[in-house]
This record gives sequence, C-alpha cells and structure tokens, in this order.
Amino acid sequence: MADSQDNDRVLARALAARPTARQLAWQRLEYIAFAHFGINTFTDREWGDGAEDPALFNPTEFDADQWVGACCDAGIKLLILTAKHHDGFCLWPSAHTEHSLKNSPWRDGRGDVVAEVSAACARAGLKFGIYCSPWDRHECSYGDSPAYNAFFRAQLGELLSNYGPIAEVWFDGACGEGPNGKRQEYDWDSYYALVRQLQPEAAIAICGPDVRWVGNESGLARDDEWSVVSGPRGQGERGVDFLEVDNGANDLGSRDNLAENEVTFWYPAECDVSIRPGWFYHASQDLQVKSLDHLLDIYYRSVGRNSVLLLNVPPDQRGLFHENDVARLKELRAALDATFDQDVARTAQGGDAAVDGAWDTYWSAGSDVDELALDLGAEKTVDRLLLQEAIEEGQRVERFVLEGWHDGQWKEIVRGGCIGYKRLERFSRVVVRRVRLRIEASRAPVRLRRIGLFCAP
Ligand code: FUL
Repeated sequence: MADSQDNDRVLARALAARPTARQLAWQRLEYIAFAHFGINTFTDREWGDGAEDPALFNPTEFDADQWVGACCDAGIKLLILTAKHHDGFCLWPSAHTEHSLKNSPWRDGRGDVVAEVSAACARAGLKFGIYCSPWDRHECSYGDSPAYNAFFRAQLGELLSNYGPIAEVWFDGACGEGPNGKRQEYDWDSYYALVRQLQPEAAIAICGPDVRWVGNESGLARDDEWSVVSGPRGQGERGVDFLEVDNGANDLGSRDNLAENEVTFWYPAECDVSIRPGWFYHASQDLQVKSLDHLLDIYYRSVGRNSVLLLNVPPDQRGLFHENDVARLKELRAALDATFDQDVARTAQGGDAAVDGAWDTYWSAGSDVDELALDLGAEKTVDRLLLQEAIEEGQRVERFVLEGWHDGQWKEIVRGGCIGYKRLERFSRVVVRRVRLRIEASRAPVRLRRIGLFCAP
C-alpha cells in the first residue's frame, strides 16, 4: 500500500461497490440445484458430439413433480435445467432446429421438458432457471459467427418468452470450432441485452455480469470469498469489465488486490458441484453419491463462505431423481436443520439487532466500537458460529475473532476473515455463557445483520 491516501481511495471504492436488487435476491437463495438431463442421459456420456439420434431420448417415467418435490424437501430454492447442453439437443421443441425432443418417441414428439419442469416449479413455489450452452456441436451455423449468434438469440428468446419467470440464466464459456473450421465469436453483449429485455429479474451467471464462477467444480469457495472483487479494465472482446476477473486466482478481493487493479465491483461467487462424479446420470455411479459428511463440508465451504451452493442432481433414464440421490438430499436437510434450528444467541442479552431474527435490522458498530458482547443467559454448549453482514451496505469486515469468557478472561474460540452475506465457522465444542465478537479489521464501521451460535448434534 503506497500511502494512506491510496488506502483511503481503495477503501472508498470498495465501500461503493454494492449488490443490485437482482444480486441480493439471488444471494438470499443460498442453496440451489442443477438438473443435467438430455441426450447424454441416454448415451451414458458427459459430452455429446451433436451426432446423436434424437430418437434416443425416451424417458420411461418422466415426472418433473418428483424432481421439484425432492428439491423442496431439501430446502433448495431454485432449479436450473440444462435446456441445451454442448451437444445441441433441445429439451423444448425449438422452432429453429430439428435437433430436439420433437423428433423423439417420447410423448410422440409432442413433449416439452422445459415446460413441464417450469410448470412443476411454479406449482411448488420453486424458482426456475435455465442453462443454455452457447457451444453447440450440432448446429451447422456454429462457427459462422453472425449467423450462429442470431440462431442462439432466437433459441434464447424462446426459452425466455415461453416458460414463465426465469430467475437465473447460466452461460457456460466453452467455445469450440465450428464445422467451417472457425472459432465462434459469441456476441455476449447481445445475449445479455436479450435477457435483460425479456427477463429483467434473471441473474446472468458464470459468463455474465451478475454472478461469477467460483473457479472449481468441487463446490468450494476460497476461505475469504469476497463479493467485492477487482480486475483489470476489460479488453473489449466482451466489452465488459466484470468478465476479466481471474477465476483461478487465490485472492480476488483483499485490500492489496483492490489496490493493484483498476476496477472494483460487486460480483458474488457461485459454487457448482455434482452430487455424483458426473454432471449427467450414469447407472455405474449409483453407489458414488457423495457422502453426507462430504456434502456438509461443501455446504460449510460454500454457503458458509459467502457463496451460493449450486448442487447438481442428474435425473436418470426413467426421468426421475434416483432414490439414492433423493435419500442423500433428505439426510443433508435433516443434518442442517438439526444444527441450525436452535440458535442460542437468539435470546442473548447485548446482541441488539444482530440477534432479533429480523432481515431488515442490523447492529451498527460506532466508529470506535468494534465489538459485540453477548450474554447467553446460562452456560451453553456451542460449536458453530453464523455471521451475516447487511451487504446492501457493502462488504466491510476483513477479520474477526469470537472469544469466550473463561476463568476471568477472554479466550479465543474461533477466528476468520471476511464475512459478506454469510459466514459459518465450525469449531470444537465449548461451554460458555458470555461471548464477544471482536472485529479486528474492517473497511468501514461494521453493519452486522446477524450473529448466531449453534451446536451440531
Ligand atoms: C461445464 C460443462 O462442460 C459441463 O458438462 C457441465 O455442464 C458444467 C456445469 O459446466 O463447463
């Protein structure tokens, strides 16, 4: 850091970065699902090459309500369907290609998976999102950039116009050569404009301005996962600054990192991971559904690290979520509820608006007060800490420590870095009546929406 004036400039820029209403609504979903379903489900592959016969698509017991029911029981808030994967096969009867379920035997070619899943979501109050791969290995105009861009927008237009509200549009960045030997140049700005026009509330994720990819497919965020990130000014290829973030970097938002880069903006992370090794269903992976412990670890390191967890559950050849996956989703929900249903800080003295359970109130640290002390009323056993900042006021905390009063002095229980929308910490059980949260470093006076203390069974 060059001098204190530079530091002030960096902090002012960091504090000015705020979520849009769209980003805030998306962040509050916390836990969402992916369903990878399509021609690959029937060929037992992960990536199709586009030469697959549409006649292969023929689920025997397709039931969108079963998918949606499993999601709702699991506490999932949004379901994203792969309407078109890289193979180009469309799960809706697109007017712009023959490569879709209209040429499959399923429902005599009159079926529409996108319609059925969106309707099931609407019935259950689950939000609905679409994945539509720009990379299309079937479409012959792919590689002829202007022609394919028009084709892609036409398909996107169908998805965004005919299937009710879309809460998230997931754009994969994969990009290959077309049959003409040329690399397709995606016209991202025109795709974004169409989404904004037809579904203004939809968050555009991954290759998009609202939500960034965390950088791995293991469901794990960085230990300090900032929503306020920085990067070099965009080079123009995609015309927008936010896409220049280096997903592979360890540090996207520290003070030093912000000082090194030209632009600072609000760009929160999404952690995608599959409940099985593959994104698509393979019967050979029925016994490789991730364990409860593994999924819990993912939850703490995604939702608990200021990110949204996007968990993929691939429907099988019947067109159903497999029994093993459904059972594991239930176990995860039960384990989370058993821990987080009982917040011993809720009745604490001294917690002010950070323990009142209300969304729109928060505790504000005075500029000279950087600690919040709680009296739990009696000795309590705890091993989990939950912290939330009022992120509509920006992301401020850089480092905190939770301490407990033992034998006449404060002793450290757990410490951590940035908080943001939510941070969860696991630590060994302690029995304690008085605790205090000390903010060791922040970019501005802290706005703490919530502090919670729990004990995992
Ligand atoms: C990747 C794709 O290539 C995978 O098949 C999968 O859809 C994953 C979520 O994104 O980039």
